[in-house]
Amino acid sequence: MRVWSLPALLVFALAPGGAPAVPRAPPTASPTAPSALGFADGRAGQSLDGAWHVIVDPYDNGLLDYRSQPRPNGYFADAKPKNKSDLVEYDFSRSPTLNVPGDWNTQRPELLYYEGTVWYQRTFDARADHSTTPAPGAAPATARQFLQFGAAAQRATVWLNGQRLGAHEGGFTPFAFEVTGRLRPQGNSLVVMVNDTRRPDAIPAMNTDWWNYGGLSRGVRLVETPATFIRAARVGLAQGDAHRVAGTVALDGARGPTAVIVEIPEAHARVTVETDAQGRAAFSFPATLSLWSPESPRLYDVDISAGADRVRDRIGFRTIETHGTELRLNGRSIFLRGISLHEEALGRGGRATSRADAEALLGLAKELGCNFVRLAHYPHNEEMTRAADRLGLLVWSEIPVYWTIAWDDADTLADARRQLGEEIARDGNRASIILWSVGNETPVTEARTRFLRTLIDDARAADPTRLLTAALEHHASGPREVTIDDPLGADLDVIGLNEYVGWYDGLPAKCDGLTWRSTTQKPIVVSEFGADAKAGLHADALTRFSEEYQADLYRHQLAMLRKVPAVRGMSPWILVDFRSPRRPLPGIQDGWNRKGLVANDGTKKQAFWILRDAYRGLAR
Ligand code: GCB
Repeated sequence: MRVWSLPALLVFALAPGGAPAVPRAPPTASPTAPSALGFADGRAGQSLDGAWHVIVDPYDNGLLDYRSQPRPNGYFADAKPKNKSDLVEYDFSRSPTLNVPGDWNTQRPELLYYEGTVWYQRTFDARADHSTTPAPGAAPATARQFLQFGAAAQRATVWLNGQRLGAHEGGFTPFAFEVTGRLRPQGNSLVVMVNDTRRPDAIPAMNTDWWNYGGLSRGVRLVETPATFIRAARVGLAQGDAHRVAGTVALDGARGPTAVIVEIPEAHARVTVETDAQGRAAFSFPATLSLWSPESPRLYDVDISAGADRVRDRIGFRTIETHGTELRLNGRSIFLRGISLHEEALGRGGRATSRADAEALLGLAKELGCNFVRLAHYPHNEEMTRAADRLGLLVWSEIPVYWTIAWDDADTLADARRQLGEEIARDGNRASIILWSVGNETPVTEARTRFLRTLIDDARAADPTRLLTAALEHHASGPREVTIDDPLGADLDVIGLNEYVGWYDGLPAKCDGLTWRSTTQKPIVVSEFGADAKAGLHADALTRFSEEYQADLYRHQLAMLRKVPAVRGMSPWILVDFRSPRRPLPGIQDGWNRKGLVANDGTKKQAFWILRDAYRGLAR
């Protein structure tokens, strides 16, 4: 039995050019947390970021009494003593604060490895004159209000003025609650119980090689919309036609057919369509566009309006497909010069949250000569995917279906499906994203394969324009031969492969003369290889954890992979060192995975230059 109720999320299959598909709901969803609003950042409203009061509550005392029964008057009530005799044993207004967005672990030393519940509270006014000015072109009408959360790691329950709004599971994707008619002009109390206790049935589950930071890790916003508004829109090239734009739009609150205008002013292209009775429409129109690519990351303003509502997105247009073992971007064969990265802030550690954080990380990837990044092991924040759009970096985006998951648990599958649906709904318009990945290093069992096939089917239905992958493992099929034969390969478009020849598997020289065999005729992206090195630790190339060992491993790996024709890209592990409680070695790791090409303070290790030179050669 789950303690946490699951939010309802309708995953709309928005097939460009096709008819809007039937909304699909994960089997165990409960009607508490509706899906996030598209275009929320550009809408009128107010940011609720900043200092929130917090109570650290390892015993869930704010929710349960001493018999572990629900307390009718828990912390969510944000109560104050009514008189001097009244007993209230908490007070948000006198409790310390944490910054939102941000993880709790790196804001206070005593919370570094804290896992459990933290209660967040803040007060806000909702008078119209407290709203920020609508974005240029946005309609001023503010008939409805929503509270939108960028992400709460790992799960959240939300109360407004003592009333429960709902709950959300999954630490990396947005969710929203409608609060129309529930706001006071002044002094609204918003309370969020955030919990990140690891559970065997959660996604991710008990064991990850990264520290899974807790908290309100992304921004919170009060969003205002007209009565009928554009909830979601997917815009891209029509399949098989680089001279047509196609997509779908879904209105919320429409009472009957409504006209929707989609316009790309710089391309002088525009179409008007009418929605069906449910407020949904598919559209398609001719347009002459410069295609988006890493060399030329051209983005266009796309304006969508319906009645009093108007939204704008910056969208690039490109195609991606496979042809045998080739990957083709805009019809041309491409090699993915990539690097993996965690969403961990350069310089300070902790969750990366801002545009500056995203640009610092992706700027390093550009310096390395990359045209591709693997955003491991969960959906990164939207600043990251938007920065990738602007900088011209192709993206592998994944959900945290990692290592050991409760493959037979229907609720766990529903959770994974929802996280995937929320990721695709949020980022469906990002040209940079070419690959959705459904899992990392999962065991080859029937239950696992069934589970991942459901996710693959979901992703194909929700987004037929992108390629599907997963980071698979290999096995030795002879003394000098390695085989990639995971049966899931048959369901994927691109085979992701994590291999650690030279680190967990022998010494770097083992790469020489090793042959690779794949049971599929599909492109392979080596999604991980690498070695730990402590920046500044110098020794000979056979000394573990030295920069020289790591650099030597990169030389041997690059020489080996060059000889495998089906390898059409790579994203070695990893751009920057990252925090992991699985890495205790004193004086070397000290709680950090040191496989970064760059230390967290920005120091580049020798292997950085080896890979940069190899990528320069490949770019010619
Ligand atoms: C892997 C995992 C990654 C780890 C890495 C390592 O295969 O996918 O999450 O951090 O190996 O360093 O061992």
